[in-house]
Amino acid sequence: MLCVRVEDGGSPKKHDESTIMVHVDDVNDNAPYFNTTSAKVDIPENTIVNSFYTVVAFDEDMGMNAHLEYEIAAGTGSDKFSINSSTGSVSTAIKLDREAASSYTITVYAKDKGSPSLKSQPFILVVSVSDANDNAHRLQSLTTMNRYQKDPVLELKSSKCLQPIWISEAMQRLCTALVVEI
Ligand SMILES: [Ca+2]
Ligand SMILES: [Ca+2]
Ligand SMILES: [Ca+2]
Repeated sequence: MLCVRVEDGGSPKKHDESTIMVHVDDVNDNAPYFNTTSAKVDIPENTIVNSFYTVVAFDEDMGMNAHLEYEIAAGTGSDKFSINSSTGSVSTAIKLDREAASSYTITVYAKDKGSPSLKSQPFILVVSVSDANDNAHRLQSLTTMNRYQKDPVLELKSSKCLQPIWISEAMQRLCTALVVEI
């Protein structure tokens, strides 16, 4: 706000004053930014995990020039996760299998809605998938057992150890070790 005063050179002097409001329009001269560049989180496998992390970006402009939306960059693992474009909340899109992949590195950007839009530097989110006990022991089939039983060396072992018909590989190794001891 400016106050302007005009005055003449007469005697007595006469003057007038006026107030001028100056409005400065914002231009989109600031890109969004994150306070940190990366984070690491752990989530369990076999579970849809809603909102396990929320990214937060800032923008020094005003109005639409500071109105932000978030996105996950295309790349490895990007189809496994989703982000709320308004809130920055990151969730799993599908149930993850730790035995298939134990971690993912996803890249998140923030964009303002200025014209033209400006984009932040990348934010790296490393997601580690923790293990659940979701795989049973593999069992050895009767066919394989029969092959062992035809082996004269293993016959003694099978007669002593291969009960019941189905036995895990780990148990078989244990039995073999015990028979060798005999
Ligand atoms: Ca600005
Ligand atoms: Ca901006
Ligand atoms: Ca597992």
